[in-house]
Amino acid sequence: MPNISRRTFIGGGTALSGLGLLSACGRGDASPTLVKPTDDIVGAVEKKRPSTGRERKFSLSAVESDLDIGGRSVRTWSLGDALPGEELRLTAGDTLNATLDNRLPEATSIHWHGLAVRNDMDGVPHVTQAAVPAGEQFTYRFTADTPGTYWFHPHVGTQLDRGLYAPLIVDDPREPLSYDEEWVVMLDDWLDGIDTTPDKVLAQARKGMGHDEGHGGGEGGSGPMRMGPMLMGASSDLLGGDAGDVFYPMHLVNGRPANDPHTFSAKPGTRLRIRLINAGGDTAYRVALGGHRMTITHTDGFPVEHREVDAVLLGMGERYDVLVTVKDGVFPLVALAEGKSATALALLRSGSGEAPGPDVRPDSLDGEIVNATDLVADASVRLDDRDPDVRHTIKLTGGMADYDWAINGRAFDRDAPTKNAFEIRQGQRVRVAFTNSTDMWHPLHLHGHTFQVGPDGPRKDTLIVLPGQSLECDFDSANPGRWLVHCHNVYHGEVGMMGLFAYTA
Ligand SMILES: [Cu+2]
Repeated sequence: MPNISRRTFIGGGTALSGLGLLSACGRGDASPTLVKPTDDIVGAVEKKRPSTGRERKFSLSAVESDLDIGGRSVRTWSLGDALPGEELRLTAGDTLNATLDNRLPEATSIHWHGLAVRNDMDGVPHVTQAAVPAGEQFTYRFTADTPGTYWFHPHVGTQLDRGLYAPLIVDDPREPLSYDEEWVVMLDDWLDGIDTTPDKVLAQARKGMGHDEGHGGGEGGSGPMRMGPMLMGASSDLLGGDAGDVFYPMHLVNGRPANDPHTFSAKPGTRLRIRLINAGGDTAYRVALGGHRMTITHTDGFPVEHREVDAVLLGMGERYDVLVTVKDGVFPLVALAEGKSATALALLRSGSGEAPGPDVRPDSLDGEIVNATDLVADASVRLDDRDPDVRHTIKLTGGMADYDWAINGRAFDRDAPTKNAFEIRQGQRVRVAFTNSTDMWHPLHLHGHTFQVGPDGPRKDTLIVLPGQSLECDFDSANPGRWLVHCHNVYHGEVGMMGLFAYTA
């Protein structure tokens, strides 16, 4: 048993009581037993994953830090003293072995966003493991069998809205896409250490925004309005109305604000694969590269039929890979914070010329944009035609007035997570209807699986669901365990817009 994580898992009193609750709260005796993260079947499925036999070791230190962000010193929590944390890169089939050293004042965890990992490595306290206590270590070890653009972040409280995130890239040993260079671009909305913290914002949000306020704003062209850390009237046509709840003083690309932009250099004519990742807490970004159209090749790590666009829209947790052929000059990569009248900026430099200023807004931001629902899965990853064995409806409920975001009217209960469980069995085709009955959009994220949107849409793990919209998605239940399904707006998720897909034994 080389996995020292087991020591932490079994040794922690919280872990044991947590598991006790999981089995005790299985909705009465008539309910079938649910697979636990430590069950043998989880290891058995892991053993069947295609493997290179190579193990890649990494060390991750979660620390309190003082970061320089655009000349401003910010007290925050980060992975080492880098923002984003250092990129992890594997080849599909490699086993990741990453030891997390928790030097934060609070317990934490790591969730490997988008990857179908073994359930006990999914990093969700109260569901798949005990949170790693302050001062302790935990080793995550799993085989990463699917190439693509992923990332990782904690799954404890509002920690996602600090600096504890980094890209995770899984290379394809038989990469079918031809390109010369890669640029990994992480977008983030930043408030931590600037007169507030994510926990303070959450406390404010929980008070609610009062009735009949905070919606449908932006009318009269006045734009969003600040109410302390909260934002009223942030409105976006692309998102069907209310775009976000929280005011962020900075928007970052690869940890840098627009007044001190990250710059990527390449030769003219380079075929450049840009891997876009939205690590934000409450901001959708519309991204365009001045002077260039972009060809979408992947979303959430999975290939799609190529589609040329002017801009792409990323909800929190979503990824898009795009290809561009680099022109000669200096070009702004701009991420418009949807509905928030603010932008993040990076530069692509391939020649001489003056860099555009921090407020540049390329016309292409208002050009052609496709929604994920308009994309088509590449044939290599399309699900085979099959009738669903089981159907579930995940109805998104709640609102700003009482800040009571939930699923099917029930707020997620950490101490009894299976109360919000949707039961499935190994080997099923599962059809989920994500139904948004609220008047705000939500980026829905499923752990441990990648679903297909509609009959031939893209494979995704994070999907924008607009107000009033219902989207049917299919996945095959091939990764036993207990898997969170939740809104990736960190504040919505934290107050209760979370549920579980739970395999029955
Ligand atoms: Cu939400």
